[in-house]
Amino acid sequence: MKLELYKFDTCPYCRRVMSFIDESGRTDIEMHDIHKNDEDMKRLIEVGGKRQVPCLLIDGKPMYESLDIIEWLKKNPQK
Ligand SMILES: N[C@@H](CCC(=O)N[C@@H](CS)C(=O)NCC(=O)O)C(=O)O
Repeated sequence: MKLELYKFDTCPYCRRVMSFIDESGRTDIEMHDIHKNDEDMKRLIEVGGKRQVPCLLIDGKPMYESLDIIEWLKKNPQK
């Protein structure tokens, strides 16, 4: 399963998700900072239709809302 997190570092909701990821020690999530890479910003808008972050792409399917993302990550631990 491919996991990609679209985020930027000063976004408090992104930080909430990133803190959870750091604390859980998982290393299976590719990070994409939309403020550092225009291509990442374009892809986020193409895939999700909006530029809201955090957005977790799960095999290319977008999931928004930091708390929903954390719940999903809890239910789907790194293998
Ligand atoms: N309820 C959302 C809030 C996300 C949110 O407001 N993100 C801001 C950045 S801090 C954003 O992407 N704003 C731009 C937009 O919504 O188009 C969550 O918990 O993830």
